[in-house]
Amino acid sequence: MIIDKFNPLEDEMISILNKEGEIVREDILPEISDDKLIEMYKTMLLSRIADSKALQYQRQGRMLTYAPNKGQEAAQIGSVAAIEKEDWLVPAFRELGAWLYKGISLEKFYLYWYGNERGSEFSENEKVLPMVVPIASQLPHAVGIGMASNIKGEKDVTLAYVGDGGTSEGEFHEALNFSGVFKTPNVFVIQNNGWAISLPRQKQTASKTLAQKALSYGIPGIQVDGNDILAMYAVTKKAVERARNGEGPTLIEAVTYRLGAHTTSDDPTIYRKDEEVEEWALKDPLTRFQKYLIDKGLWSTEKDEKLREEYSDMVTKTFKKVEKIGTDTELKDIFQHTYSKMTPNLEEQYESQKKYFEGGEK
Ligand SMILES: Cc1ncc(C[n+]2csc(CCOP(=O)(O)OP(=O)(O)O)c2C)c(N)n1
Repeated sequence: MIIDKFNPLEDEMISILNKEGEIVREDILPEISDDKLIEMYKTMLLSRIADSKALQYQRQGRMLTYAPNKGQEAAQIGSVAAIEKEDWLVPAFRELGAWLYKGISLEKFYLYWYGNERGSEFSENEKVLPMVVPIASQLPHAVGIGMASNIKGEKDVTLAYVGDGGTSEGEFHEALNFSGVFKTPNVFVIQNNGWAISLPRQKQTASKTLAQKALSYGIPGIQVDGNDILAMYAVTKKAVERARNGEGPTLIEAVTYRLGAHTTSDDPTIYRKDEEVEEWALKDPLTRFQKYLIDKGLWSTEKDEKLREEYSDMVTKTFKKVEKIGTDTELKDIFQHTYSKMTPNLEEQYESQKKYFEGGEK
């Protein structure tokens, strides 16, 4: 199958839908129902709109900081669409599309970025871990969930994301090593968006590809055009099947691009060239998929405009609601959900922070 046949040491990248929205690899075209294709596109569109509005809100001083997603929608939605409801999602912090497709609300997403702890609270059946900012620390957690699934004899798969920069962290290697040895049911998606803040991918590692890192852990690694939603879906679907059948983990490198800034505190014009951004804008995953759906007779520009308006309105209302809720978080909430019971170290941090807010100890 597609994953077993792939050799990450050769200069190859899996691609199904080209820039013009045409199918270039019929042989690996995944079977996806029309309804699901539309659902995937709609989530991409909602993600794009919610992302650009978040940026505006931050610029208006209505939100403290934000990490834009623009350009990475296919890498996220193509992969998450390949898991089932009972499977786990372990995001990093730039996974708005994956989050929405998993059925987690936009309100919760905005609450998180607004600084409200409720943005990190989930019900058990949502099967998602909160966003994490410490780079790659989510991966050992994802493998832990996979290990638990094996022990319990459950068939759920855990899909986790990490950035290209995250692959230089110890946790990435520890997680993949453990996962390979214990054949945990994990799928790791590297969103290689070219930059780790201002550090380009070439300076992150001397490896020719990030996918090839999988070989040293005895697991398959596969490089995919991350702006091609069909390729992302096809490959992840196979990786999920492998994981569910007890064949162990897969590492997927999604080659994509962050069209915006790293976060709203960053100015990418200082470290990257306009031409690079312009070139990637032509590979926009949203327009590419839209063209495909229109050619297939499943979508139209009229439907698109109508939905854009609807979403735009809904997103505005959602943010207004979040602003109303505000940061009603209790200070203790920030400390008490990491472990089932706060550790002495966390108790100490909480007490010291409490004093600080009360105007005492600095
Ligand atoms: C352990 C750790 N070290 C440093 C940072 C500061 N930091 C925040 S984002 C980032 C770069 C992440 O790049 P990448 O993994 O490629 O993900 P991207 O932001 O591009 O999605 C760094 C170094 C951090 N959050 N955590």
